[in-house]
Amino acid sequence: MPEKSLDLTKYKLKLPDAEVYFIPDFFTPEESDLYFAELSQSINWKQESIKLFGRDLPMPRLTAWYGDKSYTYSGLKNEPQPWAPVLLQLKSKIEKITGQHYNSVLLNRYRSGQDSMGWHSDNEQELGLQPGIASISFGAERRFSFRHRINKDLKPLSINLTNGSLLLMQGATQRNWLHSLPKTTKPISERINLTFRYIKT
Ligand SMILES: O=C(O)CCC(=O)C(=O)O
Ligand SMILES: [Mn+2]
Repeated sequence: MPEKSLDLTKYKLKLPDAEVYFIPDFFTPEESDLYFAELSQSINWKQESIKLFGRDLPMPRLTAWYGDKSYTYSGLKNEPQPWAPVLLQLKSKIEKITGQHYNSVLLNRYRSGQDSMGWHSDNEQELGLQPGIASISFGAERRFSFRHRINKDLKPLSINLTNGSLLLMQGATQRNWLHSLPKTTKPISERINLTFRYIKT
């Protein structure tokens, strides 16, 4: 994959009221395996809990938050850990392609098909009105779904987030669409996802 002048238009998904690009093979399988191994070991993975109806429930995945800014997510205030070298390397690759800057990254580790992420959009105030989010996937392939917030005539859309893929969500995407990573009963191995973000405040 060339590092510069990648024409994103051919990767644009047909999703109205949104701007989403999906590059299935952004990293080679060899690079992806190396990144997966490195991230498995060098990231300080945590099992966090979320408060739901007054009860503390373990999140159905492991998480980690790195970068320059703190961030409140699912009611949790995340204090960042300082950038790890592997994260800076990935960040600079993605910045070259998107022409955007990122100052933080949320990492999610799905240990099996029973780990998941529910419907949400990344529309926290500190991300601004048109958040640009760059999402990288390593490891097991998982289904990722979009559902329009209001217009029921627009069908939901699902794509498979492949090993080494890059998904860019920008423009009005977070305002108009929700996304999720559903559970699967298929016996699958682990997956690591990184979402690079720009926190404004
Ligand atoms: O694991 C994924 O692909 C989804 C991650 C996501 O939506 C998020 O971190 O906000
Ligand atoms: Mn999200």
